[in-house]
Amino acid sequence: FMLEMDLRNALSRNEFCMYFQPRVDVFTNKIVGAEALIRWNHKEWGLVSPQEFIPLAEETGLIIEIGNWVVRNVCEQLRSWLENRHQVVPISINISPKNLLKKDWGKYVTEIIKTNKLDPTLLEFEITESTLMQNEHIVRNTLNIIKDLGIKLSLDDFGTGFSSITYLKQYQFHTIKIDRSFIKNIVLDPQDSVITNAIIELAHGLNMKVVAEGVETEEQFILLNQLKCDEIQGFYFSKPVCLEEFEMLLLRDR
Ligand code: G
Ligand code: G
Ligand code: MN
Ligand code: NA
Repeated sequence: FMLEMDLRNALSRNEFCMYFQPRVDVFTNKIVGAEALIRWNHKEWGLVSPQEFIPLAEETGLIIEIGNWVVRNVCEQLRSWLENRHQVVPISINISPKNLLKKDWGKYVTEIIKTNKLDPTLLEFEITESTLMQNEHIVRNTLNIIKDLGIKLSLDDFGTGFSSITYLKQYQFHTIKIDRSFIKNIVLDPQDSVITNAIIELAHGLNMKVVAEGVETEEQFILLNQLKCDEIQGFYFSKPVCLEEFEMLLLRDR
């Protein structure tokens, strides 16, 4: 209950901030994007992991306001980089089903893009299969509005849900993100490398990019390169870092 009360106040107290984890092109080794990940800087407990508060935010519906804050924050950050002629890469954002279920959320996103004069291809929205499984027409409508705007969609945590091929047909995802549970033992477990290889071939056949998540070692990286995976994200290149560190990574990379 304490957590819930504090979470309710966190927005007005400005206690959230975004971290960024680079996505690296497997062939050029350059940063070609990043996933924005929220952090809560609690006055007593310090940095609280989203694993602790996102589920609570989902339950209580606070995720709607938090999700809106995240989208606005990332858009304003992109605008600020553009204005300062800073190096810019596309940023992906985790989107909760609760936001997609709001009837005018597409309008909200459209407005923010316009206000910040952004090229929509600088944004990618990460959706999980469980979001699509609800099969709500409002979610479908909102996703179509977002796609028509030009924002890219990615299918997150791929392989952990029902991995229904239907979704790949129904929605034109720009990217599939292979869940880190398949990457973890990819070097030692032939099953994992066979599955990963199949996902990559399927994705490429359907004109999608593939990101491997949770890449921690050089051996994993080399194997993913051989399998023609497009991008990697994981501790091997960088953990999620704060804004200042991320900006330094971008500058160092150019
Ligand atoms: O960053 P990791 O650091 O611990 O994130 C843990 C989990 O929280 C991940 O599953 C991630 O998808 C989720 N998460 C992180 N940031 C956000 C966010 O801004 N919005 C939503 N909805 N989920 C997030
Ligand atoms: O669920 P989602 O993929 O959106 O969330 C990303 C989560 O994965 C974050 O909690 C992030 O801190 C974590 N993560 C990122 N890279 C690695 C990695 O290389 N290994 C492990 N174990 N976790 C990672
Ligand atoms: Mn994600
Ligand atoms: Na993921």
